Amino acid sequence: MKKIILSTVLLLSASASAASYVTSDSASKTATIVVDANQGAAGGGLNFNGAVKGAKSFSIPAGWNVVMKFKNLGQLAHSAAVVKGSTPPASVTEKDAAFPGAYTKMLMQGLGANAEETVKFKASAAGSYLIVCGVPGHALGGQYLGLKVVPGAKAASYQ
Ligand SMILES: [Cu+2]
Repeated sequence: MKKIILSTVLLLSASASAASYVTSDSASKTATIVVDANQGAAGGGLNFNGAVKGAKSFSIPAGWNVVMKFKNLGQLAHSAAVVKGSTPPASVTEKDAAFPGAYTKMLMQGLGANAEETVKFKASAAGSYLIVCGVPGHALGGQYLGLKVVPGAKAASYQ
């Protein structure tokens, strides 16, 4: 009996943490997404939300507002920017952002341990994008998530 209860608790906490990476507010057409850099050791720390090489992806309804909550859980500096396409770029500057404002400050230097920044942008054009770390070498090292902007979608998701 104890074992059954314990595994139920573990399942509940696992699904709760997955759901917490994205919330949708259809009334205000706003998706709030969480992008935690260096969550655990995957990719030698070059990960977002514990995922490497686009293994996880956000889906955002086209035309919605996005609130991207970035936090650096590691010791190395990290950053985040939304860029167009499905292949991580060798280098990233503010000019490469797919949408106005879709990047954290000090994109190439990165933000230090425990730094947090919330940025807002509008997912104004449908297509395939990546959320990449702008610190040189990090995106090519696997530190990126997928982000799809989908026409007609009713809610944002993360999987
Ligand atoms: Cu990084």
